[in-house]
Amino acid sequence: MPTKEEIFDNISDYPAEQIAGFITSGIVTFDELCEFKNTGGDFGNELREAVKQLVAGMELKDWAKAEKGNSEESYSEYIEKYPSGDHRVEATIRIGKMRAAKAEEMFWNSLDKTSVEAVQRYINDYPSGKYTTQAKKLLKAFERRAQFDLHEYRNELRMMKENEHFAELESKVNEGYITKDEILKLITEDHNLFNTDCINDLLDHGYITYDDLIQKAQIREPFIHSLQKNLSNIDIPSVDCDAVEQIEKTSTEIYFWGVKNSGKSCAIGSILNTARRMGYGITNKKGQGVAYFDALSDLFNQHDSRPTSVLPNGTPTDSFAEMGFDMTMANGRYYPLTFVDLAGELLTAIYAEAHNVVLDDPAYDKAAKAFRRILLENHKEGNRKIHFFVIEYGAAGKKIKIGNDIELGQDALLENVIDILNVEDPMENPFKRDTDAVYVVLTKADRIKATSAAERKEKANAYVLEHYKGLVTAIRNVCRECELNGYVKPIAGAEEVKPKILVLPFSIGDVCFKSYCELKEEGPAKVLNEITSRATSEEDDKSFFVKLKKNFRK
Ligand SMILES: Nc1nc2c(ncn2[C@@H]2O[C@H](COP(=O)(O)OP(=O)(O)OP(=O)(O)O)[C@@H](O)[C@H]2O)c(=O)[nH]1
Ligand SMILES: [Mg+2]
Repeated sequence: MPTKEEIFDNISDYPAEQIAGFITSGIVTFDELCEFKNTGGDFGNELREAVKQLVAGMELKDWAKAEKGNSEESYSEYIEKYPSGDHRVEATIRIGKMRAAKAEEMFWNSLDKTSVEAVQRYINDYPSGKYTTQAKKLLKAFERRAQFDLHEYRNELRMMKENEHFAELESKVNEGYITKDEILKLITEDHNLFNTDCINDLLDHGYITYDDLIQKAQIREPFIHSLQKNLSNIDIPSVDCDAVEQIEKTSTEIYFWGVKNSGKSCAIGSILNTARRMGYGITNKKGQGVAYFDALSDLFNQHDSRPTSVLPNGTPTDSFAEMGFDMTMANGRYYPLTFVDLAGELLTAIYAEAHNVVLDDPAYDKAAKAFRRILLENHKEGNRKIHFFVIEYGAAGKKIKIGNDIELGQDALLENVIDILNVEDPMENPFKRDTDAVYVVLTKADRIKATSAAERKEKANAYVLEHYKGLVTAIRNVCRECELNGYVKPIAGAEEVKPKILVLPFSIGDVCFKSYCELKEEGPAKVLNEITSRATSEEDDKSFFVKLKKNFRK
């Protein structure tokens, strides 16, 4: 390549293409060639014009190349080659923008996006930056989060339909109200807040991992295995209430009254299973519900392929399952009993019938009629009864919808049952006629945070009195009126000894994801103990004194 001076001196020897090449390769500029002091008159007009055209064509090509590259390097190359090119300013601006964007990107990437101050600093520096909208959204989320109460939210979730949980959590995460860690916190603090479907959805969508469940939420191995095996519940044969005309067995009838989902079927299944585990004989089974109760009890067996039991589905409205049996103790004494599993929906049916609320589903009417037939009109003569009024712990805010306009709590529905059974005619009134004892059972008591059984009992009592005082009063009044639970009307002038209402905190054991359970016999055994202390046994029947003693026990 010639030097600049050689080009000046010999300009007329080079063809226009070569001169244009010298210019585009940066040896000399067009302006330098035009200066008279450099080339004299040898860079004449004609040559000058030809070179100019050629250089412009080349520059245009190089500019197109720079734009195609669209990078700091491609534009810098252009500027270097055409220091006074037509697109120099444009190229410089583009390089500037690219450098600024790079700096902004770096700033955004290194920003602590959990810090209000940092995100605000970005917005100040880049009021209309690439991430300003996102940053503003983050600030809004911070604001919402600051006002968000996870504890309150947990209660809201408890009142919500289970099948809406996952969508609800997902939207709360997307809107920035809660973080994935907080979902885990909710699971950690209550292993039964979400059911298996919701937990599986959370796993499938990457909100949580099995490791999180094991290490952080402290979910024990059998429950994890059950989840991984996707254990589902075993079908339980239902018993149509119309198949029952009258309780079949001469026995003490044991009723569990409670609203939907309050844990009645689980309680009965676990009690029967525990009776077997404790070696009690279960013989002479009778009644339409034998297959039902056998299946319900079997649910609580655990073996290798079912590391936990899987709890039953809700009892259908028009089911009425009864199983009579003799429960024989080690000493040979036996108790003829009939367990009855009722649907929580029956309480709705009874209320609707009593208050003339028309419900769409004919099952309600059918159930209410069966209830009247079996308990009032067609009762088994000579049978005794024990009533367990079931309240679900932690569901004080729970409302049950009856039709479109009515919403009632557990207490109102149970008080209604008591009202309906407490008929005027003493020969028709099951409380007066043939009831041996009434109890309040506080189910799901494993949720009570307590370090000892005594503390749990104390807390259970306090809970019932705080939330269900009206119900306890209603039960107490029935006990007074019908002389139940050992209550004796005081003789004139004597001080009254109030009827005792026993609150039994009850739990089937460890329950996880609302579905899996490891039975703990303690709760069921206590109920069995109450049953055997109150129900008539064959020996008791023969001894007037034993019976008398029993009635004054509580
Ligand atoms: N934590 C805990 N949860 C329980 C317990 N017992 C039952 N549950 C939960 O409550 C749900 C409902 O229990 P069920 O026994 O079917 O309730 P139910 O009163 O028979 O309900 P209906 O048949 O619909 O009237 C179960 O699936 C479990 O998720 C318990 O002791 N502890
Ligand atoms: Mg049930």
